[in-house]
Amino acid sequence: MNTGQAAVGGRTRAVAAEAGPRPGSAAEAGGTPAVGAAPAVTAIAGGVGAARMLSGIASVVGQGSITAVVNTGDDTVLHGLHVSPDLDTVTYTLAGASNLETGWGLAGETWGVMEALAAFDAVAGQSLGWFRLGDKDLATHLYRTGRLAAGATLSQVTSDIAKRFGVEARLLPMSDERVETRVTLASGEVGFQEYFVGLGHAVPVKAVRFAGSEAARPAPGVLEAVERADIVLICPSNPVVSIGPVLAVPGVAEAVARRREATVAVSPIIAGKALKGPADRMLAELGYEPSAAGVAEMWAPYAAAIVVDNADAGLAPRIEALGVRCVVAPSVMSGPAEAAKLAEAALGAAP
Ligand code: FO1
Repeated sequence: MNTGQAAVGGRTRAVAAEAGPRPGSAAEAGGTPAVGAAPAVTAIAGGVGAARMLSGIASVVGQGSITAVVNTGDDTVLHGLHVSPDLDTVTYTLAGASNLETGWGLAGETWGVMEALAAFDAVAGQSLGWFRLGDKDLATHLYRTGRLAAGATLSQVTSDIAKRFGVEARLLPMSDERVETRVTLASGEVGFQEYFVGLGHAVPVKAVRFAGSEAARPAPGVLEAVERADIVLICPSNPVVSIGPVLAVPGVAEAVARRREATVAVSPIIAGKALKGPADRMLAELGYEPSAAGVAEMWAPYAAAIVVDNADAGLAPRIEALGVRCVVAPSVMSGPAEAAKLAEAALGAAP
């Protein structure tokens, strides 16, 4: 499996205050910000794949033209701290501050707290460090948790964190209410991170549900961002556990479906394989076809066009038969240039 490890997002910076351009900033592009004529893009986003795609989009239209509606079904509470992996992955990547090896967390991280915590394993009777929180990353979770405890909404805190990292794109959690992705395995139901990180997503999945979604409301600005976008983008994220939770928030799927003619999806499946993570296995386990055509079928009610990799060009007739325009383009985002090219293909696929 191609792991797509080489990350997109410009050069690495540990903090926004350090000199250097953000991916998609005017400074990085070496010129004027892409405003005015740039289309407003609203992206439905998961973690690493979406973050890389958004960096590419930013290099074409500028971060200021982007609104990302980000999955929070992966959110978890660890050591009393509220962790929002996908929001942080998108933030850090757009800040040019992400860890390029892992795709999550911050570059130049240290692990002093995790090491000190491991000394409690024996008395706790369990490994406390199965989900690794770097020292710098911890500051984000401390800030988020403190602000939430003081009554701020996740939207407000997300906006603060984006500002602290110098991110100009508008980042919205899918909802300010808790929606929890739960995964049923042969052994029973577990939280998403227990499956994904704790078990290394190495076990078959029987079912997935989004606890709390029925009662959740889209975060402020989410529906308007979909309604008013020139282009809605369904990022190359796991369709079931990354995009699925966003569409499960009441009103969001309907809003995207209403904008079908302006919506472009990018397949996260290339030649039957996910570049990263368990999407291919999970699709098959849940009864979907693990191919770009299978993804096109899932997104046909929402997207008028889909971008698939050159390796999947042969699927184009099947995809077009679904009433989805099929655009074939190199889709492996092995670096900023490749991400920018994929972004151009995706933006060009919109009417
Ligand atoms: N993924 C891992 O595989 N192992 C980890 O220890 C881990 C820690 C972690 C800490 C903060 C964060 O924001 C993300 C982290 N991730 C880790 C990634 C993350 O859990 C998943 O990639 C996403 O939830 C899937 O989109």
